[in-house]
Amino acid sequence: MARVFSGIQPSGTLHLGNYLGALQRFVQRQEVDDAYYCIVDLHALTLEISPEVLRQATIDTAALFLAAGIDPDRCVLFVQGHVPEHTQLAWLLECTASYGELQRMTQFKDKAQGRDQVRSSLLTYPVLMAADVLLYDTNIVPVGDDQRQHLELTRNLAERFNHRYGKTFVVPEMDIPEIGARIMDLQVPTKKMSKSTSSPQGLIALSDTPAEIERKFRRAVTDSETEVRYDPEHKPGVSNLLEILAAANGADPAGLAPGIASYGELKQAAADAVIELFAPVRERYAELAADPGTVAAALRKGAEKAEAIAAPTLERAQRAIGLLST
Ligand code: AQP
Repeated sequence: MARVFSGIQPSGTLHLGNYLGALQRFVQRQEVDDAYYCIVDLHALTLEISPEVLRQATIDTAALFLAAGIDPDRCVLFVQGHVPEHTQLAWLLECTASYGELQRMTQFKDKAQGRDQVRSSLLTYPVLMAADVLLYDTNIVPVGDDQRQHLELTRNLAERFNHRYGKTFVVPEMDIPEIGARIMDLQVPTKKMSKSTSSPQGLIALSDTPAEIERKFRRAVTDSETEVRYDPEHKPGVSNLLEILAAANGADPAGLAPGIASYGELKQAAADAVIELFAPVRERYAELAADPGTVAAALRKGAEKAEAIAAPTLERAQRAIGLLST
């Protein structure tokens, strides 16, 4: 059984990209793997976020995980901030990473761009992410395409630490889906759909109503041609809609194109597919939102199980690097 770990930040409303690139596959993997899923609340502090918004988004994200089919009896679901080993290991790994390699992270450059104040944690959080993954002796990390560079860093840090201090960490592999790995913003299809940077019109939230989903797809930016063709470089808007339709139906985006006569038909088909995909999630989410005790209890149980794995890994790393035991 492979050990699987992945996380999502409670930095806003979960969206279609998070669902297709990550959450949907988390649900599939819990059936066959030893899966650990984390709501990475500490990562959400890398950008300005009010305490009330963070608290609510953490609970909402947990409820959406459960609503999407994450089952705490089949996997371990927990909040990063409940397991202190994450920040403790992050420090040891920061002493393994270099300033130069962190500065090269494209997510850092993108998110720092145009801001007067950049939190130093925005530079260092990929190291915290490496700690998240390495604490659980993870074999596989299911993520979307935007996390490729961070996962490479995780692998490099693990290999460097092992080389310098002796075999301590499992070096994980990443699992990026062929279809749905980078869902684009519906209004700016050259940019990825993102919690923190997409406008409400560019993003399909997991909690959107069917009417909202339909309206957003109807207004999605395409191009001035009329041919439905899968060509991400020259037709990013149309290709994104084909990719969404394909990912929702388990099909191939290029193969779908010839069967669709117009942009209007494509938008309607994509909207229908997403409405159907999200309907059970919305229904279950409404039940869980009215029952925060169930969500909190699941997270408490998850943190205990997570810590039982994380603590010995941290201890191993502390000894390897030369820290005295108490
Ligand atoms: N547009 C996307 N298409 C496919 N997968 C995506 N993911 C994110 N956006 C897309 C995947 O979702 C998981 C959780 O991501 P995250 O919350 O840790 O942060 P992120 O990757 O930076 O996602 P966002 O939505 O853009 O959040 P913010 O705005 O807070 O940075 C990851 O597996 C990610 O690849």
